[in-house]
Amino acid sequence: MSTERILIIGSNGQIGLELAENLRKLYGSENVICSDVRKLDHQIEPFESLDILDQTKLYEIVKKYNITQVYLLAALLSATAEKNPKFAWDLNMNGLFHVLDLAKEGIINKIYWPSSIAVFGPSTPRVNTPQYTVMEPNTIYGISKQAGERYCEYYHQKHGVDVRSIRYPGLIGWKSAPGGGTTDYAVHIYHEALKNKTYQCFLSAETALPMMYMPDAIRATIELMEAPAEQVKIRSSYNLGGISFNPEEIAASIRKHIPSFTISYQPDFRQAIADSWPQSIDDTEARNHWGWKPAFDLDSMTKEMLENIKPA
Ligand code: NAD
Ligand code: AKB
Repeated sequence: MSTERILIIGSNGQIGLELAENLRKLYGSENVICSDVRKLDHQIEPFESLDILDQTKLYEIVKKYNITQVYLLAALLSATAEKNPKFAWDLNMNGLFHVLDLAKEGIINKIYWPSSIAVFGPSTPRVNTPQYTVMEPNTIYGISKQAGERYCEYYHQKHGVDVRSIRYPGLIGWKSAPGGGTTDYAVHIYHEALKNKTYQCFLSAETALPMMYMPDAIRATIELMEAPAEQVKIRSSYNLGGISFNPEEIAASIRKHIPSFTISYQPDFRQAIADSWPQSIDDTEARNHWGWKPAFDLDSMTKEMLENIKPA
């Protein structure tokens, strides 16, 4: 296993910080190179400053460390992308092309690139959304993820690129902050519950969305990357189910620990984004192809979140 040399691009974000920790345990700290446009005060090393849009620097880093696998996490998420659509398209697409081309040229062996439930749109069946269904995303983020999925499958079919992907639901963890998505409320709510015992939600009470506790998402990612290539039959991106809940239900779960917790609702522009997404996901293919099974439900996640967040 330690012959792999891994580059994480966007390592200082919500997923990257937790993924790096887990990959370092598995492959050895010296074999996991972190990179990001932002350097942290307490930066994990080895680290390289990298803007993924700088293809020359990317190539230099890959050569310098003899990188075999890339996890590409740098992107603008749904809410931030709506505020800067041109840049979101540039970053989300060209970042992916730069990494896919390294694999096409045989310079790296394997790529992980996350997609999202945002690939689905208002015309998609919203309950137990299947792997294969109508996909007409109406956010710039969702459009970039859907185009990215098509490119991943194309590079696999035409150039034999070993690229693997998951359509993550909204991810919830206590070790890192979310980076500008529509599902971010489900992280903020725990922090506010501990700090102020109240939370004003930017989605309405009944807005159910697919979500997942971060340890499940990291385990799924590593299990998919470790699966034998012949088991990875979908090279666009896998549906992945975890938990499905609305703001009222997560508030009720928090009240089991903090009975005085209150929630109010002031939906903003993110409501329309959430309304275009599925409420729950059918992940039969991930279960059948590479053995995916989630471990956490809403209450077990709530317990861990409230136990581990240190109030600011
Ligand atoms: P994030 O915003 O928390 O982190 C992204 C990181 O990329 C940040 O540290 C940022 O500094 C870095 N970055 C931004 N521009 C860069 C550039 N030009 N070059 C290099 N680094 C750059 O995002 P995240 O939540 O960790 O998401 C990572 C990936 O997972 C994204 O592709 C996102 O679409 C996908 N995803 C996330 C979720 C979720 O709930 N977190 C759900 C579905 C899909
Ligand atoms: C977002 O809300 O943008 C992300 C996602 C589901 O892709 N968390």
